Amino acid sequence: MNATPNANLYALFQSRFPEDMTACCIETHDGLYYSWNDIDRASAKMANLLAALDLPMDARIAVQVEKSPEALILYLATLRAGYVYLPLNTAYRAAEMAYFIENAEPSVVVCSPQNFGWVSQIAFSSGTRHVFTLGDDRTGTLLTRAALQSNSFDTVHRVPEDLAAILYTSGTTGRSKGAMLTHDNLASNALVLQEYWHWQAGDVLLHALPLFHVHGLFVASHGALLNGSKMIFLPRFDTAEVLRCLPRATVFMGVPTYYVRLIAEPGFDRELCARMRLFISGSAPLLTDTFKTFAERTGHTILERYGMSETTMLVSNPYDGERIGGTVGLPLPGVSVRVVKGDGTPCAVDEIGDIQVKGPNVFKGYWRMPEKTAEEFTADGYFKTGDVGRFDARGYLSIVGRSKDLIISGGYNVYPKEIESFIDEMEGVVESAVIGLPHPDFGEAVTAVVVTKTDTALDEAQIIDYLKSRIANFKVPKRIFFVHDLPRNTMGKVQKNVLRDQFKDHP
Ligand code: MLC
Ligand code: AMP
Repeated sequence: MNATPNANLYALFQSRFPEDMTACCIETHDGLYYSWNDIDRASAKMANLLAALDLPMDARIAVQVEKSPEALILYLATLRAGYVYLPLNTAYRAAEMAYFIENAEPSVVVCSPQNFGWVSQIAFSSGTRHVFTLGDDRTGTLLTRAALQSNSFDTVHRVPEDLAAILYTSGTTGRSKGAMLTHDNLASNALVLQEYWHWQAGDVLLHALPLFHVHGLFVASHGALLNGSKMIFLPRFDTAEVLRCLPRATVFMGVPTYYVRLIAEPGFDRELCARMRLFISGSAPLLTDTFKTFAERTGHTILERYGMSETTMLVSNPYDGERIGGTVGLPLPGVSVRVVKGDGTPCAVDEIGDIQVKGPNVFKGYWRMPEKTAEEFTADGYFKTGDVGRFDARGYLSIVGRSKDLIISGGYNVYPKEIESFIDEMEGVVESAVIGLPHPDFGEAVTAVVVTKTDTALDEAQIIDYLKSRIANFKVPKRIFFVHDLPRNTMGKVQKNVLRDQFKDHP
């Protein structure tokens, strides 16, 4: 018997389940209902299956599956069994998957049935012993095997610092790093947000985000689970489906692209949002135009917040106080956020500098990269976000740029270095620079500027086709421009700002 309380995040959720366990926890877009009992029992079955595999204590369970209630249940089962959840974007192709699997060395890989051939080949050759499949239509070997297990399971005892998840992020120097998040990181953030955003009885979350990133997996799902609130689950963001389901929801979360697409719909108005209590935006900058038009159309003020994989949520506009467009709000309770100059001294009000953060939400470090982890923290324990911003006199933070070379397209991060290295390996390419250009739908559009050898006939379509066969589609440049030379500063560094300026008005 363990004397300390169980810090397992699932134990926290369980302690907040509604009294009526037959109530609906997840309703799918096609009309299926999963009660709280269903979620508890199905996650117990999957947890029993994982436990029976006799895995090491810190086993990683890598998951690349389409969104479904069962995918969320698998996440909960992994927590319950005390293992580490490693979600992967469904857009990743073989080279990307091979990197994650080789780097994380998961004990178990779960993939879509249609990808079993190539994913299992990568997994088995990297030493993974168990590969299961899980479809978005309640099919796959994971469910067949879990069905034979008991539907009760004693949630494994965890201490706050134990790992709950690894999220791969940032690859400024090429390859992605696994951000290690603990049970306490996730639990503390979920508890703060529940209070800060006034989650309340009767709330219904319309869940349209993917389940493999912080936003959809943690911020959205944790909020509803902790509040005992029903989720209406959409397999993906689809404007028509969101319009159909909104009248029955009270809370919606999305990346700015979702809001841009919603306000483009003539039928999106006050009446449709009559039951809505809260619209939350994050993962990328929300344009002030979108913020204003949204308020005019619906009467609702979008609440913008700021987060990242390494820190989950750190700053948010208030629920009760004024929500100011163009800002991401105030540091969350218990989270310390500062803006500093290059020499580490604090910036004055309205002065622009590097954003740093410290608090129970901040991750434990990068998976098997102690030096990289040390580099990203200051001597007094603040994490360097790589974002640049300023605090105003009221304490609201605005993000004005990034010191990291990163493009955010439709809420997905794209690291120019990674795309450049794929382009540079092509026959006929001398060098390339990848930049983000303003895009009305995705916020930023990945764009490549390429220098080719004089004797090559390489064209835009060929480069795009080549990249599409190798990397996730959302990373593939929407446009390729050709130049004779890349502009460089005296240090020899490519001046991406010059390129952004040069191509900003090109169609
Ligand atoms: C899809 N495509 C994209 C894209 N998504 N291109 C650029 N950027 C994107 N984000 C491409 C596809 O590859 C395809 O290309 C074409 O667009 C149509 O694909 P689709 O699948 O039909 O697109 P769609 O369903 O419309 O998807 C767009 C989207 C989606 C905006 C709905 O990208 C999305 O849900 N994004 C949310 C990402 C997210 O959850 N971010 C949170 C990160 S957490 P082709 O060439 O085949 O036509 C985080 C921390 C925090 O950042 O603070 O929250
Ligand atoms: P990720 O690594 O996918 O977790 O992405 C985190 C990054 O998304 C942050 O470092 C920011 O650059 C960006 N981000 C998240 N929320 C916002 C926001 N509200 N406004 C501007 N940028 C944001």
